[in-house]
Parts: sequence; structure tokens; C-alpha cells
Amino acid sequence: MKEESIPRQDSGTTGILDSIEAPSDIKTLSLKELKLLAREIRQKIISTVSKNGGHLGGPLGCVELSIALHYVFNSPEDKLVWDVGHQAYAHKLLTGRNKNFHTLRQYNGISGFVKPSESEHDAYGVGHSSTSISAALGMVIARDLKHENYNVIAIIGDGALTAGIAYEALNQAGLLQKNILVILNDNKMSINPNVGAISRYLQQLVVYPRYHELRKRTKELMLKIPKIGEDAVEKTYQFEKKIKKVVMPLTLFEEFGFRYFGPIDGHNIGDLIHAFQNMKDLEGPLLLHIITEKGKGYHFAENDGETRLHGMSPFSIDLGKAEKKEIKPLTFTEAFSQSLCKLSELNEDIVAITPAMKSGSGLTEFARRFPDRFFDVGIAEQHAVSFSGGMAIQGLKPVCALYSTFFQRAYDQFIHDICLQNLPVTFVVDRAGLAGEDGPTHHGTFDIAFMRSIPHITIMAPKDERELFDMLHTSVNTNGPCSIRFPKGSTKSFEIPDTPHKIGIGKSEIIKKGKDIAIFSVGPLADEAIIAATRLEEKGINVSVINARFIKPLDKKAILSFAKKTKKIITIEEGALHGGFGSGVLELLHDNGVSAQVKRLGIPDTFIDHGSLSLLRKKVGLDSDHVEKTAYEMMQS
Ligand SMILES: Cc1ncc(C[n+]2csc(CCOP(=O)(O)OP(=O)(O)O)c2C)c(N)n1
Repeated sequence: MKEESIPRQDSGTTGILDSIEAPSDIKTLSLKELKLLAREIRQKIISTVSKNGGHLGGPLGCVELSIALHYVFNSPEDKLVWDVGHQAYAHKLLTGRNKNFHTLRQYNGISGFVKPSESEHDAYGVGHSSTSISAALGMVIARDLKHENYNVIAIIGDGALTAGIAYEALNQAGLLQKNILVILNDNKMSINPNVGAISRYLQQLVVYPRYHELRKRTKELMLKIPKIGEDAVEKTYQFEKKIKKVVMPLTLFEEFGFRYFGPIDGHNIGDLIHAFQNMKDLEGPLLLHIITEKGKGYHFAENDGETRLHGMSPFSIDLGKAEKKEIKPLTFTEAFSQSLCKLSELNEDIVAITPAMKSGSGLTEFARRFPDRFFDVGIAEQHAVSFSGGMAIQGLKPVCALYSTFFQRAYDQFIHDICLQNLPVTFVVDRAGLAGEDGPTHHGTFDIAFMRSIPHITIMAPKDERELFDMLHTSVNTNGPCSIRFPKGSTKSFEIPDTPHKIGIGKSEIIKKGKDIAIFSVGPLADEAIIAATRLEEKGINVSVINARFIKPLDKKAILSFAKKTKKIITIEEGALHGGFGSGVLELLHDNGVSAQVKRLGIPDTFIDHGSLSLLRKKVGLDSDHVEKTAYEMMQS
């Protein structure tokens, strides 16, 4: 290691962050200045997220890591491949996005995830978890085949390391023995406390002391440093001794063919820099295990046992939560939570499954009340679905709650393990539609299209909390797979009814009858259709509004009869137009030789950027204004 590459210990200044325009600007800072920079970055993250909402715990835990990475490596030549990408705010602040950081998650503003179109420093696009090692390994192969020379570093959390794809990548990396560095950012948390044997194993790596092995490895590593070798060895040894963090003789990662280093303190910039500088020139697949604290530096986050304030809506910095808790109507997620608990009191066969989204999917209360019937399987959507299938075939009634976007991971399991065998699994598909500020990686726009072509599945969409309750009740009493999709957002009620009612499969609900035009709506978009219909009435246009309820099977009778009567049909759905509900209506009309003018409103064939939900819905035309305009124009044609 060159002398000048060790951070200087001279006095610090303030306003350092504002002077950083590119990562190269931090390479001349002293250790003290780097620590001040870490403080400024934390303040900036907290103040921005308090205004805009966003991820908090993860980014706060990665501040020193980001600084050390950019201090040692040369992005964009060296590739930093972040996993999930929600934790990369400090990376963004260090790579030219400080000035615009106040636009975080706003329309046309800085994305909340890692996005190559936003910056050359964002080496690989991400939002879903556990892809980093695979992508990094692909880059490594490209580098070597093209005879190029740069470092590739994957940064993966312990939560993300619960997914199978991470092991598929480790498996291949171990075989290929190419130069790749994996940094395991271990904070014992997924969104909720991490679960499973891997998580337990990582904790054992941290706890069990194997000093001799550690010393040997540390020496091996540090002696590669010219000039200060012996000194550094001793320093590192003392440090390790002090914090009692050690290496197992043969770790799981070594079995995979990696050289394993650590665990080290992921908040000690100096140690991180030393480790990176020393590992930079080592050959083969390397894994550095660092220990961080999710929410580091913000006591409300550090002390929040449930999520460490993983994701936040705008909040008061002094309170660590929203200023005053408004009493709001139930969200669809809350309505599901209450419905499930009510049904589960009566039906002991109901079990609930989540792939690491206990709180997000509204299962916290179920887990508290029915702990033996609740399964958080880690970030493992594929397993969640097949696991549900196993329970279903043996007579249980699994309710597998997934966000629409993460369900994409489990498509084959959905087809092969559930639908093909016609198993009675209920999929509760939350965030089905636009996800707002989380953007394109999180919009749940494809579930209708990817499910609709699969035999046996029943797909429902409730317009409100009452219908959600009824649909869940119907589903757990149906002998086949069902999907119940609902969007992010609120219902209009504060509670669900006492008793649910069964809904006839494939039966729509006529909300309003009119002779000129028929609007078939999916889910809560019924409200927009009703508003539009009321306004159209004032213009003398007589509108029918039908709540489709079922995307599959379609209410053939109702659709064909309204098409024959009105000859004008509008469909509206918060999902991709290609292959969506509206496409199903068109196919039905075509197959039955019924001709009618059909306009489909939904999400066009493009990835929708991030922004507020209301703005995005307006932009894609999922609002009453657009329905009204469409109907009006159809009547003029
Ligand atoms: C495939 C997939 N499933 C679920 C999620 C939701 N999710 C976002 S972050 C996260 C936890 C990640 O934990 P970890 O990797 O340890 O990172 P940390 O937040 O603790 O820094 C989860 C489950 C996701 N992004 N992708």
C-alpha cells in the first residue's frame, strides 16, 4: 500500500459533502475528514427522507462502507454492484447526485434505487433483491474475455443472501475462480429481523472465537502490504482481539470456493479502507464479511426492533415518526390483514406465508395471533409458492401474500407447482398496479398478464375492503388456486364488516345501468368510473358501470350482453394493457363474433418511472378525467 493511500489524520472541515462532485474528490481527504463526511451524509439522508419518504435504516447502515469503497476503488471503471439498491443513498451522494438529492423519489428526480440511466456510477440496475453476485459475475466474465482490467464488487445484505439466486451465483463463482469481491453487509436484518438457518449461521461466524485461524489469515492478508506490513498485522490483530470477531476455519463461503475474510466492523472507515486496499490485489473469489447496524446514527432507527425504520413515509426527525397520526381509512393491506385474522379464527387450516414481507404484506398481526401458522420464508418467493403448494396438497389452506412485482420471481412455481396441480392456494397480490415513488422495479403491472393465460387460476380484484373480505372468504373455500390483487392505497372505510359473503365465481357486479356505453372496471378503479359516469350523465350520456370483480374467469354473459346492447365498451385496469383484462374482453368478443367499439385504459407498453401515485395514475390515464374524455370521444365518433 502506498503511503499516500492511507487517510491522513489532519484536522477536518465542515461542508465536505458539498465539495464532493465526484468520487475522486474524497480520495484526498484525511480519515478525520472522511468521518465528518460520514456525519454529513447521515444528516443529509435523514433530512431528505424525512421530507420525501424513502428507505432509511439500510442507507444509514452503509455510509462508511460507501465512503471506503469510493476511497479505494475507482468508480465507474471499477464496478460497484449493489444488491436491492435501496441502501445506496450514500453512494449516490458521493457520485455527483448531492445537489439533486432533494428530488429523491420525486417525478423526474433521483431514483430511490440504483439506476444506470441516472449515473455511470450505477453499474447495474436493481430494485429486487439477491441479483448482485450473478450480475457481478457476468461482468467479471465480460471483463476477462475482453482482456480488460477493473475490479468488480458485489455488495449484498444478509437478507438478500437468503434467496436461492445468490447461492446459484456463489456456486458458479466458486467454480470459475475469477477475480471478484463480494461484500456481505450483515446487519441481521432483512426488512424485519432476518430469519432462517443462514442468518443463524452468520451470527455464529460473528460470535465463535477462533483466534489462531484469524491471526494466521490476517497476517497472510496484511503482510502483502509493503512498508507497513508488520505494524498493520499487529494493529489488525489488536483490533480483532478487542471486538472478538473472528473467522471459522472453513466457512460456508470457503466451501463454495471463496476466500473468506472478516467479520470486520463496517462502521470503521479506516479498517474498511485497509481491508479493501489489501484485498484489491488478491486473486480469485473473495468474500469480506462486514458487520453493520441498520439505522446507524439515528437513534429512532437503531432502537426500532421491528424494521430499524427500513422504509419511511415523510416523518418528523425529532419524533422518528409522522408528526401526528391521522386517523385514516384502512389501506387495502390493512383490510387484508383484518380479513385474514377474522377468517383464521374460524378456519384452523388457514396458514399464511410471506417471503420476507411480514409487515409490508399486513401479516404482523396474524403472526402475533397465530404464530404456529405463520411462515416468513426469507426472500424466497419461489420457495414460498412451492412451499404453499406442499401445504395445500396435504389439506391446509395456504394464503401466500406477495407483492405483485416480487411474484414475478415465482412464475414457474406458480404454473408448475400450483396451477398445473390445481392446488387451493390463495395468492394475495399486494401493490398490484403502480407503486408510486419506488418506481419501475416495484410497479406491479404484470400480474394480470402473466397469470391470465394459465389454466385453473381464478383472478379476482376487489373494489373495496368489503369485497376483499368476501373474496378472501370465497378463495379459501374454493378448491383451486386463486389470486386476489389489490393496489397500494386506501379503501374508504375504517373497518371491515363482521361477516363475509361468498361471491359467485366469474360474477361481475352491475353498479349502474345505462344504455349508451358500458365501463368495465377492475378493482377500486370502479370509483373513477362512477365519477366519470356521473359527469357524463350531465352531458346527456347514459353510462353503465360494471365492477368486473373477476379477471378470470370473465363474466362472459355480462360482457357479451352489454357489448351487444351498447356497442361501446371501455375497460379500465391498473395493469399492463398487453395481455390484460381489456385484452381478455377483446378476445371474448372476437371469439363470440360480437363487434363493439372497445377502448382499453391501463398501463401502456413501457416501464413507468417513479413519482407520486396520483401523478403517475393521471399520467397513464387511470383517472375519472380520462375515462370521461374517452367515453365522450367514443360517443362523438
Ligand atoms: C425479490 C425481492 N423480494 C423482496 C424485496 C423487498 N425487500 C427490499 S429490501 C429487503 C430486505 C433486504 O435485506 P438486506 O439484504 O439484509 O438489506 P438491508 O435492508 O438489511 O440493508 C426486502 C425483503 C425485494 N426488494 N426483492
